[in-house]
Amino acid sequence: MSQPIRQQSPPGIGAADPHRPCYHFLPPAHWMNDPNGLIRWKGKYHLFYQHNPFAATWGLMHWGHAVSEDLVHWRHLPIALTPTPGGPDQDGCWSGCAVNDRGTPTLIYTGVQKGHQRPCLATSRDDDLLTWEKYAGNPVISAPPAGLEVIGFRDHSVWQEGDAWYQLIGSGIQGIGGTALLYRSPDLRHWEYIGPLCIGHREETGEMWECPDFFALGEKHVLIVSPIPLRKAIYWTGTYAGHRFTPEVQGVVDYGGHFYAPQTFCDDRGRRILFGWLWEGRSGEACQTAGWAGVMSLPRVLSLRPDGQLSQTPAPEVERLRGQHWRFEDIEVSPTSTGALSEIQGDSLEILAEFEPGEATEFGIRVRCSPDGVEQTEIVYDRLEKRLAVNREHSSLDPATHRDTFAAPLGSAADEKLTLHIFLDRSVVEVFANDQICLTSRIYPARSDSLGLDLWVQDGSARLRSLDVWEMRSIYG
Ligand code: DQQ
Repeated sequence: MSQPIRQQSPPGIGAADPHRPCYHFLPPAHWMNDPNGLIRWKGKYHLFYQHNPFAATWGLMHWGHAVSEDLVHWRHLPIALTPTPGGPDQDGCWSGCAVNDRGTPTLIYTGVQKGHQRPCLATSRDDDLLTWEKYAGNPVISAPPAGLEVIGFRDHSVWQEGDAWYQLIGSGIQGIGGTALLYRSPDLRHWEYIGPLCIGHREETGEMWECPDFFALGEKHVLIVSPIPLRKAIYWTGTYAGHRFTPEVQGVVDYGGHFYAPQTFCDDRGRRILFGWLWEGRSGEACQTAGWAGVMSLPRVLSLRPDGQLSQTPAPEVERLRGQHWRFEDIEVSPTSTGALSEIQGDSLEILAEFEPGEATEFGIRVRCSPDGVEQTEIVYDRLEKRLAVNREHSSLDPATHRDTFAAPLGSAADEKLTLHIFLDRSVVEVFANDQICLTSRIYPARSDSLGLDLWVQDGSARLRSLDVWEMRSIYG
């Protein structure tokens, strides 16, 4: 296992900050958004990310960099990509991906210059991917396809088929809808335009698709995009043939309202692993005061469900962080059973609960509860509506934090059994339900004693078959 991160945080940032996550990745300080360039290289996992190293706000984008031996403990490395004054990325090194070009690690990212967004390339010659050389011929595509009136031309998904490289670029066709434009190349440097991989309907799936990610999974292909203006990532599973993708099943990657721009990669065990950016739910001023903004989701392993939907489960490596453990079995959840979990206190917990719904109309778990219940966040299943929600109405006494509820439809299988797998990490609540849907939200309790856990039920009772709770160890030193 790798060593815990030696944080190089400026004074003022660190364990004393009650909202700063302990076991979700984030940079030492300042702003982070999209995961970029995910790759397993020479036995290590590399995570690059959109980073403004000057402030806790989006700005002149660089690529931050971290490395891990176990997918869980990360070590911060020097910034990998910095905009070159006067160059095609002078106004920002925006999102992109990493590929292995016959032994040469290669990044394809969006260079921004005076409003132009164009693909650029950089290669590394060191095994630790610390130094990157930008290709002298950047940008490798000089403009969007002639004759197409596009909205945006950025973010890249690159893969190999036989001897050829293929690249998708996120875009939108004016008045029609979001799209991902497909190109082909013999060498990653010379690209020919093939056409749109598929085109969405503006009213339903947005006018522009950011961060396309395209890959084979089982017998199908998956396209994930982050459409403007939906503020969430969506996916399709479907069929890829003749350089066109035919979507068959559509879904939402995460319903929690704070998850965007995910990227996946394939590791040495053939697992398809996804990370997404969790944005803040507090004001810009609060972020500036804290000195940081943006968190990475836990690594999620993807698979295909028999109904064609995407299944996401937390990578098993996360279990290495488990500390003190509590287990409860067979609890009748009724209005009188509240308080059954009063021995557990914590803001960094993994919670695994298996419920049998019974007759209750609503049931679930409350986290980050103050002793008087004034602050609490509810993760609640509505049996009649078949919906799972993260209710933040009372998450914080701080009126400047977001308090809207996000909900996800959950199929009828939840009537038999509902498995809630909740990762609580200070301001992060990451929920996996029945390996079927994910809801990740952000909360900022104002009281230092909002650390309690409780069961919740409405109209009748439900059965809690089992509940496991672990205190989670910090990934920081
Ligand atoms: N973030 C990047 C863009 C991308 C957007 C810029 C998505 O490349 O479209 O920071 O969050």
